[in-house]
Amino acid sequence: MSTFDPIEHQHIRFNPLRGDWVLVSPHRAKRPWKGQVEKLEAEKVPRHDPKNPLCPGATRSNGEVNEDYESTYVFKNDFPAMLEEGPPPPPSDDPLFQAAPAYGTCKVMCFHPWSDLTLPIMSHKEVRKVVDAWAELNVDLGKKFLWVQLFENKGAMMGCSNPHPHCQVWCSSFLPNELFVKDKTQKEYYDKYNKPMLVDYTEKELKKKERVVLENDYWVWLVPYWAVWPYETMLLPKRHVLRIEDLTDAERDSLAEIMKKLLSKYDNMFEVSFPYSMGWHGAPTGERLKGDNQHWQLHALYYPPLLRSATVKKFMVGYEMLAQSQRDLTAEQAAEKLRGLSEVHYKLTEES
Ligand code: H2U
Repeated sequence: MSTFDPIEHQHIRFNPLRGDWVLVSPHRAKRPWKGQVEKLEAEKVPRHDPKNPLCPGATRSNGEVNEDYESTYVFKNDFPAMLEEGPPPPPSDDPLFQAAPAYGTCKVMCFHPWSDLTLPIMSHKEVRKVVDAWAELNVDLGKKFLWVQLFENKGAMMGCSNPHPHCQVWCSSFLPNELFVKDKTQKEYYDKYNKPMLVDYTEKELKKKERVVLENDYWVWLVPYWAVWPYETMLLPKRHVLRIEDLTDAERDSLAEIMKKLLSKYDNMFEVSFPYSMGWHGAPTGERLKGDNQHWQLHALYYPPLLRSATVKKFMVGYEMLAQSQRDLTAEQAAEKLRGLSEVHYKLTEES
């Protein structure tokens, strides 16, 4: 039998954060594609559309009028998935029919007054304002809620309903599943090795370099060893940071810089506005603000669906739904591909 080559031979890789495995089948990347091809989104978005409910001065579905905002702008989602009040479900002692109260609030944050911009083509100063607004939201909403989920759905392919640059914030009285698991796995790692898992992981990845796409003084952007989505990446600070609001001024500037670069690389891959879902994970808030959260490390996750071209995406169906996540190209191949792309956005010149 030949010796193991991760680019040729199938294997499963462990995700220590989720405590599960991903099947890696690199030999499959060669297969021809006869399946669904996505429609390219119209790239021409008007800078201002008074009918777009996310634009400055526009009237939203509930009749409220947006401020004539000039920077970031936050408003309460008019169609929130969670409300702050409501009757609790009745208690049940049947283990098969369990329900629990769920309270929360949902907000929308516009990144910029112009609809035809995205983060990589906004200026460094403007992206820095987004970072500060994220931190403020985490502080304000974290006073009340156990979990504050900041996330951006970008592109219609990811279910984004509006081309205006924006993200959402969903806050809850409970720890959502992903975080419940990550809280547990990181705590177990910390108790066993006396070091936060992701601090340890970042140090090791910085030595190996195989999966690092970009780094600067304070941040590293890499394709995690256990990545599931083709060009999934993870953004981590180089020091131990619990929450986004704990970032220093220099770290926030440096975050804006690396975000612009990597998001430019993403867009440069197929010369389209690269769709993705991204979000921040850090130590829980609310009643956990006072607790011991040393096992947590702040990080952002980027999950883009595109695989072969601007029109062929990865489907998480069949085996993935019924058995386990699977990917074709390896995390190292994805990192190499991303490293090779320009950090300057295809729509911008070097000087702008
Ligand atoms: P997405 O594009 O990621 O779906 O985010 C847009 C959000 O904006 C969505 O959650 C909200 C939607 O509920 N929204 C309002 O709150 N008011 C509106 O008038 C339109 C959209």
